[in-house]
Amino acid sequence: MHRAVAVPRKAAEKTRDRIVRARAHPNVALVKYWGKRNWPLNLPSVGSISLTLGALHTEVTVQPTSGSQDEYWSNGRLVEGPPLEDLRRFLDLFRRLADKKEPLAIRATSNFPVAAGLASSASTFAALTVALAAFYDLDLSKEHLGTLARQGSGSACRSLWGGFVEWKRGERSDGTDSFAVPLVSPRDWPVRVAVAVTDTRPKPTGSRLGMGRSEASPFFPAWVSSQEEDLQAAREAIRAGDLERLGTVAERNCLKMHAVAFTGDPPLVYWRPATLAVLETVWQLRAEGVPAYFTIDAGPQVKVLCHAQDQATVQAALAATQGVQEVFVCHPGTGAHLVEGCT
Ligand code: 2P0
Repeated sequence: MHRAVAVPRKAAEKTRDRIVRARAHPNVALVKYWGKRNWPLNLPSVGSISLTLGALHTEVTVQPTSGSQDEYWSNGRLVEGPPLEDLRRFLDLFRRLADKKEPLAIRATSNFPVAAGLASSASTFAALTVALAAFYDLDLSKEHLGTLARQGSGSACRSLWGGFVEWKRGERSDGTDSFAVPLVSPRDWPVRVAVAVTDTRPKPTGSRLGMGRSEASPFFPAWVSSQEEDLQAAREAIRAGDLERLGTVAERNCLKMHAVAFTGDPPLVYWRPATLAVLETVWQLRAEGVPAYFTIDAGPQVKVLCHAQDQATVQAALAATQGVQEVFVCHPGTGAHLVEGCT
């Protein structure tokens, strides 16, 4: 049974036999997070706005391990090296709150390609946040959960919520005011996002490295100083249900983010030839009167925002574009939630 994110407070139990499972969807940024004002706390240089994507999801289970070390399994493979170290630091945040020390086994399974620019880190850390809070019976506010999820992966704090979501940059140096808040629920504006997959291989340069290189761009200060205007325009468009306005802001913001990546040190191009071909398809759709707008995250895939009634037309046009391997269509998704309670 699915349960909302609020975590039940139970009498303290031994965690030895417990298994907790949670599910979260990835999200697509319409106004992007790119750059960090504080690296250790994962605090963003800019606020961002996203849409949680319903068709894709990651399920995470948390349970004690009989071994002496944390274990991390991603789609059935044992993860080692820096990603395991990052995970361990994340688990420590919860172990400190719960005053526990035991090693844990974490299993994450996604129904879409991971590390390919489809925000698997967002869905993984959002699901893990909800699962860990339940595992340890931590009675935390959604804001507090957001500050924890953010430290696993910045965009994960947005996947705690469904629909359109804003992650506040925050001003405080300790990050306690940098978490996500919902803007419009998934039911209230049922747009569609068609995801054109152009390359399923893991991207050679992850987001974190990409952001660091982009911060060296001479355009980075302009990216930061122009973000509030884009956020305001996107908030207004979302509240008004104005796809054309939202899509126009999203395309411009995406091109600005990639402009700082292109001009970083060293320069970074996430696009493949098929990425540009999809942009041309989107412009052609608009020339034919179909309102469709693209955005691209830290990878070669293109996400296309459109009205529900245009989804078949958009999907067919994207699928017919040279180099496109697959097209998924997503409706707005719900926030992260438990799938099974504590056992
Ligand atoms: C976003 N991206 O707003 C932007 C746009 C990619 C492009 O958030 O370093 O995995 O773990 O905080 O959240 C991807 O970066 O990075 C991302 P970390 P994250 O969705």
